[in-house]
Amino acid sequence: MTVTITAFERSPDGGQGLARDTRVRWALEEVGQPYEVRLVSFGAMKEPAHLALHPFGQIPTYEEGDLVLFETGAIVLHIAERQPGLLPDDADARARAIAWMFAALNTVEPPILEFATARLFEKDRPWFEERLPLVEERVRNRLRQLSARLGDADWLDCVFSAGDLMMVSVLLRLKSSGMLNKFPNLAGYVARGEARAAYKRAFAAQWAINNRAVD
Ligand SMILES: N[C@@H](CCC(=O)N[C@@H](CS)C(=O)NCC(=O)O)C(=O)O
Repeated sequence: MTVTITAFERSPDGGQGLARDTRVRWALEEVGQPYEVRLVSFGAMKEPAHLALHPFGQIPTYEEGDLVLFETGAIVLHIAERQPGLLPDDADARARAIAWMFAALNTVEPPILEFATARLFEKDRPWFEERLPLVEERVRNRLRQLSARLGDADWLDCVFSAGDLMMVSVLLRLKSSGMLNKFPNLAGYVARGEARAAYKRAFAAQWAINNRAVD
């Protein structure tokens, strides 16, 4: 069955891998599932054809036969449940891996997004200098907690899983801020994720699209 995902025609990050199609590509690469990509412009994302796939007019979406999915958590979980490689066989370990996916998306990603949004879009606001340290502290707090749990382990629950894929994807947004460097075990964790062959293929694919010659 052909799998088709959507991605930005031109990602605002210029191919740094921060657009969320990268985590879906990574999951597909981990399980060895070939896929096609339909590129969409910001305008097209808000048109009825795309809104029929994604009610909030965003990327990525996932199509497989009659199945249409949006939300990277749901997409990566679907991929992980259908094919081996991203979830352990043991039922309890599987449940824990899924819990880490939710933790990445619900507990760790929100303060990181708030921080990234502040740095990108709020610099000229009069309250920026006062607010930034508060937002930063909320991120640092999560990093402290995650760092304490990870300790000197390679992955969050013994073996690499969809939970790690999602957590590393979420943490990658902090790389340019230097915040991860204060937590060497987290910096190492992210580097281990980036060193995976599947991540490298996913990154290269989105980089090539975002750095192609303009027609
Ligand atoms: N919670 C959603 C977030 C999707 C999302 O924010 N996508 C961004 C790209 S990474 C987007 O489409 N932004 C353009 C917009 O919202 O108009 C998910 O994980 O799939």
